[in-house]
Amino acid sequence: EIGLDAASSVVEIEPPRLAAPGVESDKYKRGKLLVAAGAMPGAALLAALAGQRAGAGYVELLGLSGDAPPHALVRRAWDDAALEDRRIGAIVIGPGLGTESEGARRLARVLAGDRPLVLDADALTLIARQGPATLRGRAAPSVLTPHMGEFARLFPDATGSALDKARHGAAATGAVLLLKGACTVVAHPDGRAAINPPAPAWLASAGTGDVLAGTIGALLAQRSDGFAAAQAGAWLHAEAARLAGPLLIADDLLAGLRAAARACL
Ligand code: NPW
Ligand code: AMP
Ligand code: MG
Repeated sequence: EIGLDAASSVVEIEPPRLAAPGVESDKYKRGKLLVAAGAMPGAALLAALAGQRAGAGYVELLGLSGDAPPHALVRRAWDDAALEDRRIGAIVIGPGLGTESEGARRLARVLAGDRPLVLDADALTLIARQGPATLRGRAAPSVLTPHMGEFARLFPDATGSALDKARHGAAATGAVLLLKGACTVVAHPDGRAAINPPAPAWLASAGTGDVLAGTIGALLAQRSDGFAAAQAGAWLHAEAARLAGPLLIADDLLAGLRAAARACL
């Protein structure tokens, strides 16, 4: 059950309006996105590629060096100092991070900084161990993107519909909470919420969540509004899946994202 009813003041997520870059723009003004990599490089790579397709002007994959294509993606071995770059508009951490000590150390460094964050996958698993209230002190916007399994680890006491759960998670952390499912729900800590129309179930495939995290990261790097970025990302991701069609895999969403975004310009 999603939990949509007349009294709950929830909107349906609509196609976002995206702005084309103006003449004064440059790659950093279009948003620098940093994706923090770790134990499973494929997931972080998917997030970074999605960040590029969702319009970030500069995407850096930190923790994964090498020069294999695509060449526009900046790759660096892990270096804590790289997190201090003031041009970073948002950081995605969690996809493929790993839940062992090095992943936990990288997450702690990112959480100690002041950049807007998208926290997904292994970052959520690690935060669940410490208790989600650890996010409460962060001044910069954070977006949490759990699937129902990750949500249950974070908030074992939450009950009710998906909408109730998303609102519970947002209120408990002070972060925007996007609860993934066929109808993804986005909740703001102030009680506002939005529900995405049903997405194709072909999305139930490894790596699609990593693409969503990168998509939201790019939008957050550009606008620094977690609630808007999460909604726009959810809509573009579902539309990319509609365009990719049956038997899609996560990689197919990258081309789909571009086509989906083109329709929003
Ligand atoms: P079960 O099976 O129901 O008992 P994990 P992950 C549950 C990376 N990836 N609704 C399930 O419980 C990710 O980024 C790498 C409800 C199980 O306990 C992470 O870094 C890829 N429950 C890492 O792998 C592509 C659900 O949660 C647990 C649920 C682990 O991420 C794939 C599984 O969740 C992947 O993204 C749902 N929708 N989904 C790569 N190319 O390298 C799962 N559960 O342990 O967080 O596993 O999502 O695979
Ligand atoms: P993850 O579990 O992190 O890989 O994320 C999976 C992605 O696929 C999320 O965006 C979900 O909303 C989406 N998804 C998973 N299962 C379904 C489904 N049955 N119908 C529609 N979308 C789904
Ligand atoms: Mg995932």
